[in-house]
Amino acid sequence: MNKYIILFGVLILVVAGGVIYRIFLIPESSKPVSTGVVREITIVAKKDEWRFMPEAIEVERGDTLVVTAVNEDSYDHGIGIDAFGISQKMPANSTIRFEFVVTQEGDFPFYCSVPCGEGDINGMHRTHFDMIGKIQVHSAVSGTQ
Ligand SMILES: [Cu+2]
Repeated sequence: MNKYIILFGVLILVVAGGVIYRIFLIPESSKPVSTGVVREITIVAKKDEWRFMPEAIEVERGDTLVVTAVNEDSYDHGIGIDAFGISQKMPANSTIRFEFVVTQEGDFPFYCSVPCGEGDINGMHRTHFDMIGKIQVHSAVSGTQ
């Protein structure tokens, strides 16, 4: 019987520690935020260019991004944004939509997550590995909520 009381006490300590951390100790840059701003963003995999357009996206931390990802190619691509747990297939000649909240400040890459070949465009050789871009997340002007 006594060991259950000890277990319970440990459990309470762990939970209380977590609550205290979340409220008082968590670094400002890691606090969950929501600006309430919803940004519609379109990312296009340009036909036979092995390029995402745009290659740079600027947002504020706490924004909700509603992404429309268009694949103009007759072969599959994908889009991965590791920092925000995004990995989506972009099937040939299709449009997908997904959304997420940018919870962290900084520069985060997005990239093609499906091997998609290579080719020459305007005298430039481009490949699957050139399909990268970045999301620049600034601190929200309005601060945390
Ligand atoms: Cu690719």
